[in-house]
Amino acid sequence: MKNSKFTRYAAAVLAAAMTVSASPAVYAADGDSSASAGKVVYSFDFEDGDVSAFCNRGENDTTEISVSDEASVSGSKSLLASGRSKDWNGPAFRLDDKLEPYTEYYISAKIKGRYYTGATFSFQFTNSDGETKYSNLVQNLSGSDWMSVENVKVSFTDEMTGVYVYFEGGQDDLFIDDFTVTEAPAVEIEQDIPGLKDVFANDFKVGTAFTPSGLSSKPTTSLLEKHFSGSITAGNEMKPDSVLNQAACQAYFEETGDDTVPQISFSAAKPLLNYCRDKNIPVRIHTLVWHSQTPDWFFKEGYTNDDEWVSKEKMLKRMENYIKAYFEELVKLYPTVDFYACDVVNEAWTDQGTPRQPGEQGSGGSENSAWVQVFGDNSFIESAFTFARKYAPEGCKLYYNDYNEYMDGKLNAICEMAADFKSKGIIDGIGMQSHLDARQSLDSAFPSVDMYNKALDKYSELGLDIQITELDVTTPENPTEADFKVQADYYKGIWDSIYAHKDNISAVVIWGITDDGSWRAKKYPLLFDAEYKAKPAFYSIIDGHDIPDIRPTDPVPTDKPTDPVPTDESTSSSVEVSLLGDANCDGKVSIADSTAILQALGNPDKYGLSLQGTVNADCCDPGDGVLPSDALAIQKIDAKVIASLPDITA
Ligand code: 9MR
Repeated sequence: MKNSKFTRYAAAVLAAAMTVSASPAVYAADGDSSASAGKVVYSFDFEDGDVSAFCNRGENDTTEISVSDEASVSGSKSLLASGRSKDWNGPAFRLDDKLEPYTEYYISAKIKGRYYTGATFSFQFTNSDGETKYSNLVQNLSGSDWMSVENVKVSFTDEMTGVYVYFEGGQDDLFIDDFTVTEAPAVEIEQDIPGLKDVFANDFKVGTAFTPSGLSSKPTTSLLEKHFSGSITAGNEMKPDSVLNQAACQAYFEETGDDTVPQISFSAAKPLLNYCRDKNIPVRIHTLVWHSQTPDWFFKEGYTNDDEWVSKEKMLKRMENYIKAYFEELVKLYPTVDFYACDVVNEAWTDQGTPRQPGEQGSGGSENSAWVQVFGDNSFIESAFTFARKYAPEGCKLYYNDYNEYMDGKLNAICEMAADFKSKGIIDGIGMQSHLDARQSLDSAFPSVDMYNKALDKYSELGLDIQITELDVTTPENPTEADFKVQADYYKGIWDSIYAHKDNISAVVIWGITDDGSWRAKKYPLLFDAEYKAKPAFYSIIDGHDIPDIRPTDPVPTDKPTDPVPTDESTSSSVEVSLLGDANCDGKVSIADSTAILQALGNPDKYGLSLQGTVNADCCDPGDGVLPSDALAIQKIDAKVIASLPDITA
C-alpha cells in the first residue's frame, strides 16, 4: 500500500444509537443495540430476596434498601428504596469492586416511583485527587408507571475509585427491577485504513478534542492513537470554569487580604494530561480568556456571585495573575508535555465585528461578556495576549480563536486586530474553529467551500500561523445515506482548501472522535460513527493523498516506539543528526530533552525515543550511544555552563 493513492469510498454505516420501545417507557443514553450481543455479567430480578449488591449513598443518605412484593416487572418482587429524605439519596450500585476498568458495560433497569416521580440515573466517581465527580446519564425519568433505562454505556479507568451508578431525584420511594449489567462486546477498530495523522504527517498535525470520560473506552483511545495523536485539546477541562477554584480564591483573599491572585487547579484535566504525558501527545491549551464557561464571580468583588463588578484595574491584576499561575502550574505539573499552542482569547468578536454586549455569562442568549462589562470594550484582548506572551512557556504559540470566522464583519475585525498584535509581537496565529454545516447539498452548505477558502486566503495573508481548531461538519437530523455523501463531499472540499493552504497551517483538530460523543451528536458531524467505523467523510478527505504503510495501532504515537532506546549502528546509521541534543525532536534543545533521555534510560518499556531522537540524543560524546552523560550535557547547556554540543569539557 505504500505510496499508493487511497481511493476507497465506503458506504455509510448508520447505527441505531437509541433503542426505543413503547411500554414500559424506555430511556437510553448513549445506548447501543449491539449490547444485546454482549455477555450478561450481573442480573438482578430480586426474586431471591438478595439486595446486598445495592446500597444508599453513604454519609447522611437515609435511604433503606429492602425487597418488596408491592411492585414488580418480572416475577413478584423488586428492590425498594424507601426513607429517601433528600433529592440526592440513592439507591446505588458500585461498579469498581465488581467490574473491570477500561471495559465498556451497558446497564439496563426498570424503575418506578411509589407515586408520580421524576428520577435521574447518574454516575459518580472519586478522582486521584480525592474529588468526587458526578454526571447524569439519563434524565427525566418521569411518570407513575414503570420506566426503563436501556443499554446505558458506562466505563471507568483504574485511576477512578468509588465508582457508582445510582438513581436520584425527588424523595419518593423507588422500586427497581430487572437490573442488568452487560459487558459490551470487545470492539476492534479498523486496522486496514491509514492513520489520518500519518497521511498528513508532512503537512500539519492532526488532532482531536478529548474528554477524560473517553479514556475508559479502549476503542476510543485506539482511534485517537491511530488517527489523532498529533494534538489533543481538552473538550472542557482547561476552560476557566474548570480551572478556577472559587473556594480557594475566597480562602486566599481571607488569609492575605489580596483578591487579585486567583487560585487554580487542573484536577479536572489531570487524567487527560497524564494520558498526553504518557503517550507523548502535544496539547493545545483551550482557553484562557472567554466570555463563556467563565464564572461571573471571577469578575465580582470578593469572588462572590452577587457582589459588585470589580474595577478594570483590579481585573487586569486578576487576569495577569491567572494567566501566570495557569502556565506556571502546567509547566510544574507536566514538564515533559508539549503545550505547543494556546487559545489566549476565544470568541470575543461578534459576526458583525463588534465587541459583545456587556453582561453576565448566559445573559443575552449566552452571548454577553463579563470581560466587556468590566473593561467597557475589547481592550482586554490585547492585555490577555501581552500577559500570555510574558508567561507562556517557550514553544507555546499564541492564538486568537473564533467561530464563524468566515463572516465578513468578524473576519475583518480579527485581521485588523491580528495585524496590530503581530506588529507588537504578541500573537502567533489564528484559530479557525470551523463548526460547519453540510446541510442537504453542496449548494446549500454553510459556509460555502469558496467562502471558507477566501477566509483562509485572508488569514494566510497576515503572515501568521493558522490552526483549524474545532472542525466538525453537521448533517441534517436523522441523516440518510445521501446526507452522509453530501457531508463527505463537503468535508473533502473544506479539507482540500485547508490542504491548499498547508504552508500556513500547522494543525487541524477535529472536535471529537465518534459522532455519538460530539456536542452536536444529533447531526453526526465527525469522521467516525458510534460503532467506531470510518465514515464516508473519512475516506473522502484522504482520497487522492499518498498514504504510508498501514500498520496496526501502536500503543504509543509513531514518533515514540515502545522499544528501548535503540543504540546499535545497524538501526541508526542511516539517520543523520537533525539537531544535536534534540532528543524529543521538537526542533530545539531544552531541559525537556534531558528529561526525555533520562526517562528513556530509566524506563525504556514506558518511554522511548524515536530513531531520530536517539541519534540526536547521543550528544555529549557522539558515537558512545545514549547515556546519562548526554542528559547531563543538555542540563549544562540549559544552565549555560557550556555553550554548545558536544560537551568538550566532559
Ligand atoms: O465541546 C464543548 C461542549 O462539551 C460544551 O458543552 C460546550 C459548552 O460551551 O463547549 C464545547 O466546546 C466549545 C468550545 O469550547 C468553543 N467553541 C465551541 C465549542 C462547541 O460549543
